[in-house]
Amino acid sequence: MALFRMSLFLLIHIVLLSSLYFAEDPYAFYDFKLSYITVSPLGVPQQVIAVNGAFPGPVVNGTTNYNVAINVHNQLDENLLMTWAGIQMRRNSWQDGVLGTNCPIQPKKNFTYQFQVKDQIGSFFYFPSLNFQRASGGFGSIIINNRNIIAIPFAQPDGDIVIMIGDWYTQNHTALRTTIDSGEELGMPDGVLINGKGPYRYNSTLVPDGIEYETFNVDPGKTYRFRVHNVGISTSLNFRIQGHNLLLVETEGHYTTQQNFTSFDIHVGQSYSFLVTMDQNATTDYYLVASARFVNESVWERVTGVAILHYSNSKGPATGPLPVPPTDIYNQWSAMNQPRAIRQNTTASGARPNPQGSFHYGSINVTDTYVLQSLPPVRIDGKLRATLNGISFVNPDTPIRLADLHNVEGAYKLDFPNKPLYRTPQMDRSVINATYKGFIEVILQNNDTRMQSIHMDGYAFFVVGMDFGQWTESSRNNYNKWDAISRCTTEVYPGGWTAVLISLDNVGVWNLRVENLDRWYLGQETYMRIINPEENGDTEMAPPDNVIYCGALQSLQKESQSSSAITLLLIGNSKLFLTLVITIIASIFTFS
Ligand SMILES: *[C@@H]1O[C@H](CO)[C@@H](O)[C@H](O)[C@H]1NC(C)=O
Ligand SMILES: *[C@@H]1O[C@H](CO)[C@@H](O)[C@H](O)[C@H]1NC(C)=O
Ligand SMILES: *[C@@H]1O[C@H](CO)[C@@H](O)[C@H](O)[C@H]1NC(C)=O
Ligand SMILES: *[C@@H]1O[C@H](CO)[C@@H](O)[C@H](O)[C@H]1NC(C)=O
Ligand SMILES: *[C@@H]1O[C@H](CO)[C@@H](O)[C@H](O)[C@H]1NC(C)=O
Ligand SMILES: *[C@@H]1O[C@H](CO)[C@@H](O)[C@H](O)[C@H]1NC(C)=O
Ligand SMILES: *[C@@H]1O[C@H](CO)[C@@H](O)[C@H](O)[C@H]1NC(C)=O
Ligand SMILES: *[C@@H]1O[C@H](CO)[C@@H](O)[C@H](O)[C@H]1NC(C)=O
Ligand SMILES: *[C@@H]1O[C@H](CO)[C@@H](O)[C@H](O)[C@H]1NC(C)=O
Ligand SMILES: *[C@@H]1O[C@H](CO)[C@@H](O)[C@H](O)[C@H]1NC(C)=O
Ligand SMILES: CC(=O)N[C@H]1CO[C@H](CO)[C@@H](O)[C@@H]1O
Repeated sequence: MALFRMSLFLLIHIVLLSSLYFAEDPYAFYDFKLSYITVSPLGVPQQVIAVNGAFPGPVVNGTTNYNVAINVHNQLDENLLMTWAGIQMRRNSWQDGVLGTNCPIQPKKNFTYQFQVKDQIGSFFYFPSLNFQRASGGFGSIIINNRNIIAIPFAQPDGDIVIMIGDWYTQNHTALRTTIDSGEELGMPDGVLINGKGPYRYNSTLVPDGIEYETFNVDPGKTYRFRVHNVGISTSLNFRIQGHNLLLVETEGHYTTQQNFTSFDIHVGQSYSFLVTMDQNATTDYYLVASARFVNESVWERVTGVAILHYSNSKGPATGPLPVPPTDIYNQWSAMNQPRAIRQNTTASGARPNPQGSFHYGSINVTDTYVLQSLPPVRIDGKLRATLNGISFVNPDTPIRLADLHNVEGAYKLDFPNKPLYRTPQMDRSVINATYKGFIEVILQNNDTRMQSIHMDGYAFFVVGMDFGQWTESSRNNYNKWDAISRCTTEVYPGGWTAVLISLDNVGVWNLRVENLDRWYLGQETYMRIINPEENGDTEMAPPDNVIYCGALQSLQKESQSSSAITLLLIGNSKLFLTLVITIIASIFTFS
C-alpha cells in the first residue's frame, strides 16, 4: 500500500514536472455546448445557436504554439461540425471540422478537437460548418497572441475589443435552407447584427423601439485593438466609426503595413485588426456602423448594423445621421484600391522571430496553375446548384483521408480540372490532386454577379493580384512579388479575378470554398489532396483516438467514447507519454 501510494505520489509529481518541462507549449482546454436559445436581435423572437448559452460564443484565446483542446457537445437536433477557419492544423486535417475530412458529430454526442496553433498569430473565428448553421450563430472569435519574446509591431494596445458583424435574417437556418433548396435566392437580409445585437435606434422610422444594441465602453486618450470579423451569410459590409480613424495592423495572421482608413470593406469570412485611438472630444457618443456594400443603399437601408462607442467622459448620446459610406459603389475600380493597398509589413516579426518578409515567395518558381471559375447558379438534374469549373461538389459519405487509410474505393475522385472545361455542369466528388511541396498559382475567376470570398483551410496564401475582366497570362506582369499580404480568405470581385500563390507544405486534405454561405451550400467548393508520396509517418499525423467513423466505415465506430483527462492530455503528445511510461517503469523498479 505504501509502495502504491509512493508511486502514485511520484506519478502525480512527474505529471506536474513534465507539464512544466513542456511549458513552452501549454494546453488550453475548452468545453463548448452548442444549443438553441431564443433571442430577438431584430425584435422578432427566433432560435439561435448559442455556445455555452452565449451568442456569439466565447473567445478562444491562446498564444503561438498552444495546444488547444475543445470538447464540443452537440445539443442541437441535427449533425454538427465546428471549423476553426484560418487555424492551419499542421499535418492534422483530422481536426478541420468540414465534411470532406470529418464525420459529423451526431445530436447528443460530443467530440474533442485537439490541435496546436503552431507558428501562428492573429485574429480568426470558428463556426459550425454544416447545414447552413452559421446563419443561426454558433460562431466566436479566435485570438492567437504573440509569444512574449516576440514584440508586436506597435505599442501594446490598452484593450482588445472583439466585433462580430454579419448580415442576418429573422428566419432561422432551417427555414433559409428550405428557401435555397426550393431553388430561390435568399433575397435581402433583415438586418446586420453586431456581436449578436440589433441596431441602435439612430432613426425611429428605420429601427423599431426596444431593440438591444451593443455598446463599447472606452476611455479617452486610449488606443484599442478592434478585431472585426464578418461572420455573416453573404453580404460584404463597410465598417466605420464616426469621427475615428481605423489604423489597419493585421489581417488573418499577418501584420500589415499600418495605414489609416476612414472606413473599411470586410467581406464574408474575413478578419481584420484595427488600432483605434480615442482622440475625440466626447461631446456625444459615436456610431459604429457596418452597412451593406456594393448594393443600392437606398433599397438596402435596413441592412445596417449600428453600435455605440461610449467614452467614459461622454456628454450625451449619439445623434444625427450615420457617418456616410463610401460613395464609389458605381466605381468599383476605386473600391478595389483598398484591398490592393493591404500589404504585408515585411520587416515585422509574426509568429516567428524572423521578419515576415523573409520567405521570398516572389522568387519561387510556380509548379502548377489552377484557374477556378465560378458562374451564377444553374440547374443540374432539376436542382439549383453552384459550380467551380463546372463542378458542383458533392460531399463523400466517407471522409477523404479516412477512405484512403482504409482503402475505401470510389469515395471520391482525384479529377478536379485545373481550368474551366465549358462542358455541361455536373455534380461530382471531384477533388484536386495537388503536389506536395509544389508552389502553385490559383486564379479565382468570378463570373458570378456577386462579390465572393474564397477561403482555403490549412493554409495562408499570398494575394498577389486582383483586377476586373478575364485573367490572362500577361496579368502576371502586374503581380506583387514583394509584399503581398498572406491570409486565408480573399475577396474576388464580380466580373473580376484574384490571383493567389500557395506553398503546399501542409500535408492533408484541405477544403477550398466560397465562404458565402448560399453558394457554398449549393456546392461551390472542393478539396485539395496534398499527400507526401514518401510518407514516413512524419508528414501527417495519424487519426486521433477519438476519430468518428461514418459512411463505408460506420462499423468501426465504437458505441461509447470515453477517456480520462490524462489520456486526453496525452493524445498527440507522444513525448510526454513516453516520459510518463518510462518514469512509471523506473519508479516500479526503484521501489520494488
Ligand atoms: C426554424 O423555423 C421554422 C419555421 O419558422 C420552425 O418550424 C423551426 O422549428 C425552427 N427551427 C429551429 C431549430 O429553431
Ligand atoms: C487573451 O489572453 C491574454 C493573455 O493571456 C490577455 O491579456 C487578453 O486580455 C485575453 N483576451 C481576451 C479577449 O480574452
Ligand atoms: C466526450 O466528452 C467526455 C467528457 O465529457 C470525454 O471524456 C470524451 O472523450 C468526449 N468524447 C470524444 C469523442 O471526444
Ligand atoms: C429616417 O429614415 C427615413 C427613411 O430613410 C428618412 O426618410 C428620414 O429622413 C430619416 N429620419 C431622420 C431623422 O434622419
Ligand atoms: C492615423 O490617424 C491617427 C489619428 O486618428 C494619427 O494619430 C496617426 O498618426 C495616423 N497614423 C498613420 C500611420 O497614418
Ligand atoms: C468636438 O468635436 C466635434 C467634431 O470634431 C466638433 O464639431 C465640436 O465643435 C467639438 N466640440 C468641442 C467642445 O470642442
Ligand atoms: C436604387 O433603387 C431606387 C429604388 O428602387 C431607384 O430609384 C434608384 O434608381 C436606384 N439607384 C441606382 C443607382 O440604381
Ligand atoms: C513594420 O514593422 C516594424 C516593426 O518591425 C515597425 O517598426 C514599422 O512601423 C512597421 N511599418 C509599417 C509601415 O507599418
Ligand atoms: C526558375 O525557373 C527559371 C526559368 O525556367 C530557371 O532559370 C531558374 O533556375 C528556376 N529557379 C529555381 C529556384 O528553380
Ligand atoms: C496525382 O498526381 C500525381 C503526381 O503528382 C500522379 O502521380 C498521380 O497519378 C495522380 N493521381 C491521379 C488519380 O490522377
Ligand atoms: C459577371 C461576369 O463576369 N460575366 C461574364 C462571364 O463571362 C462571359 C464570357 O466569358 C462574359 O461575357 C460575361 O460578361
